[in-house]
Amino acid sequence: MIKKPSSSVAGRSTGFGYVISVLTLVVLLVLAAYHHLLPLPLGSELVRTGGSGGDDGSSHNITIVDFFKPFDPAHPTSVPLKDYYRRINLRPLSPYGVASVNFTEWIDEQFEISFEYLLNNVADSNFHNGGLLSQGVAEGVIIASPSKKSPDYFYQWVRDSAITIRSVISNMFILNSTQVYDDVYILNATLAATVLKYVNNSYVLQRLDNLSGDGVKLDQAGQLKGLGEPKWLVDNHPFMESWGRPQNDGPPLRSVAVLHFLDELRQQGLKFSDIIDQCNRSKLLKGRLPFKDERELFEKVIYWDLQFVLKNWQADSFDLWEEVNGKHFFTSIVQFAAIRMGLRFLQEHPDYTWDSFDKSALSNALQKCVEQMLQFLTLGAGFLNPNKNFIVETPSILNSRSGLDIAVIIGSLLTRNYEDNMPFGVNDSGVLNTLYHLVKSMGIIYPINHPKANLNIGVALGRYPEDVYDGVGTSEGNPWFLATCSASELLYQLILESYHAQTDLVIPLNKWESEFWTLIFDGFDDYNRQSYQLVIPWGTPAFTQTMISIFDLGESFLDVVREHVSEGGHMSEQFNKYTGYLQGAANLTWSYGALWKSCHARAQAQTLIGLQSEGDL
Ligand SMILES: *[C@@H]1O[C@H](CO)[C@@H](O)[C@H](O)[C@H]1NC(C)=O
Ligand SMILES: *[C@@H]1O[C@H](CO)[C@@H](O)[C@H](O)[C@H]1NC(C)=O
Ligand SMILES: *[C@@H]1O[C@H](CO)[C@@H](O)[C@H](O)[C@H]1NC(C)=O
Ligand SMILES: *[C@@H]1O[C@H](CO)[C@@H](O)[C@H](O)[C@H]1NC(C)=O
Ligand SMILES: *[C@@H]1O[C@H](CO)[C@@H](O)[C@H](O)[C@H]1NC(C)=O
Ligand SMILES: *[C@@H]1O[C@H](CO)[C@@H](O)[C@H](O)[C@H]1NC(C)=O
Ligand SMILES: *[C@@H]1O[C@H](CO)[C@@H](O)[C@H](O)[C@H]1NC(C)=O
Ligand SMILES: *[C@@H]1O[C@H](CO)[C@@H](O)[C@H](O)[C@H]1NC(C)=O
Ligand SMILES: CC(=O)N[C@H]1CO[C@H](CO)[C@@H](O)[C@@H]1O
Repeated sequence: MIKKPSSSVAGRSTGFGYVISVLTLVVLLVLAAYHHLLPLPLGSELVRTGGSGGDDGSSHNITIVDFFKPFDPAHPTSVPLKDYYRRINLRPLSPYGVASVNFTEWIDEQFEISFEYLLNNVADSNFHNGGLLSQGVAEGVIIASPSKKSPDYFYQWVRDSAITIRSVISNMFILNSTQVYDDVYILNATLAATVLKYVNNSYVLQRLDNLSGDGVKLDQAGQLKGLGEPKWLVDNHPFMESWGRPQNDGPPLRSVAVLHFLDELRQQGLKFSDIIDQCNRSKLLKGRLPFKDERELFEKVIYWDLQFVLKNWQADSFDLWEEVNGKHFFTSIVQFAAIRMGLRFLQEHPDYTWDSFDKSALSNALQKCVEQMLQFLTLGAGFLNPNKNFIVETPSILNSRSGLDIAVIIGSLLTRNYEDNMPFGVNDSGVLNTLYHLVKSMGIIYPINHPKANLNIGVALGRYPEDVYDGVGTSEGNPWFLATCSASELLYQLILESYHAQTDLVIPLNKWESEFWTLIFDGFDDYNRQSYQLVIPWGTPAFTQTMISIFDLGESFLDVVREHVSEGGHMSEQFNKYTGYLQGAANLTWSYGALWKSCHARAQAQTLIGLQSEGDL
């Protein structure tokens, strides 16, 4: 464990900052009261339509086209009726967290540094990080952290590695900036080789006997239990001590990563076999690979992970935090994504012939699993609970816990893609309300958040409110870097999703379903009892204004991260809830991947909103 004071640049908890925040609070309270005293709309650009009178039970639209301009009668968006309702406004983000020029500079630097530090934990002879290879780490292995004691994280976890390689895959294509008219991407063959080595290593791990079972050999019950082994020694030997076994999110996360890699290649018009050849020609691969093309990759690696999910999705397993045996939203949603992507792969390659399995039998099994799992996810499992407006991560322990867990958000982020129409996407009300409740709960639980607790602003987030793991043993839980980064990524991805859909933003005006949106908008209270919905038409100024508000909220979470990284931009697993000092496993790979992914989504969101610089905010 290392302890490093928060960067002094932040200066966020100085007396002065505090006075400012209290003043802000007073101003906000006065503004809020002011709104309450004025039942009539402040600006007449709000109009209410009755639809067909509302008697058909359909929702009434509250359409807003511009939050800042007065109503222009020449361009009414809908018919005003005699009823007046309180106006809905964007909630101003507290100035306490307004992103400064310095923040932008920090982001640009940290974006690159995070990736560099991530690669420091990947054993790959092309990076000359001789360190790892000379410490006996096998080529293609991703270590969880270089920390060897208090805590010892010097292992490879199937889950952490699969999540980390996603960032490498997303960074594999860079825009050719000398091409002015088209977006042309250039393959970074070094990073492509890193992915190949990761998959090569996965092939090895899949075939190792271990305490969970015997690799890809079917056991007596035909269950493939061996793939549920959560962690391995860095030299690819099985870990022989007791542990939370099995963890059934590893194989699906791995196949989602590999299938995502193939999707990325296809989008760039590249074949998997071409990538192998290119890497080999560039002398980026030192050894042999067990597959020479996409078909063999599927048959030798992806197939087994899919089989594992098919056979084990109904079984209990330990959660991603390795603590609770049961059914977990995170585990189930990544399993569902793997099955769905696997099925799509088969459908997209009807021409492939398979040596080791019957194509239609596999397709049918995957199809049936998709249907059953969808039922399970939305009905059977209890992830959706009529008494909660957020998603319950582990329903079986709801008697002793709130059910809130950042895992829900991470699961939604990791399974997001535009091809598979996944449920529980980043605009899902249960996913968004999970963020809302985590913010409210952790704003209180972690003392470093107290100066911000009443402000409309991002706070430091941890795994789940009842957490007692302090990074080494159990005492008190702390905020985690990867949790706080995931909150910001969710908000940036929500922006990407909204632009991708190119449809009106439609938000039911009730606090139960749309509680998250009360972080973005003021004035939902007056609509609570009836079926109104806020409509922000695609392409209007209000749409952009809303996106900017979401973006700003995302920034305020990253700003928390900025306050707590070390001077050199290093992160550990946690930061102390009282002092903000780094705590737990140093240089945690997942922390860097989470921050990198968030910055990556941020850059895309920024382009879509058309923000050239912070000055435009
Ligand atoms: C309400 O808005 C939605 C989304 O734009 C639209 O599809 C629907 O037709 C509107 N309903 C009425 C009654 O105007
Ligand atoms: C912010 O950046 C400016 C210009 O780079 C610098 O002069 C200033 O000291 C920075 N402020 C803080 C608080 O770091
Ligand atoms: C980038 O685009 C320019 C202009 O078309 C081209 O000359 C150059 O070869 C491209 N770079 C790479 C690495 O493909
Ligand atoms: C490929 O990525 C590596 C690691 O980030 C980087 O060092 C290298 O410069 C990149 N290569 C190209 C051609 O951009
Ligand atoms: C693939 O893994 C095998 C077994 O560990 C190893 O011998 C080989 O060198 C690896 N291939 C590459 C390209 O790293
Ligand atoms: C790379 O090319 C060499 C020479 O053609 C060949 O022997 C080797 O098998 C290739 N390696 C891979 C991983 O394709
Ligand atoms: C989320 O977005 C998708 C498509 O982008 C859309 O079909 C779906 O209705 C949206 N869900 C919600 C709850 O808004
Ligand atoms: C974290 O990694 C950096 C190199 O990127 C190293 O200088 C530092 O000592 C590491 N921290 C710990 C505690 O291992
Ligand atoms: C290679 C190795 O150590 N295999 C072990 C895997 O776990 C089984 C138990 O299921 C042990 O018997 C093997 O020794």
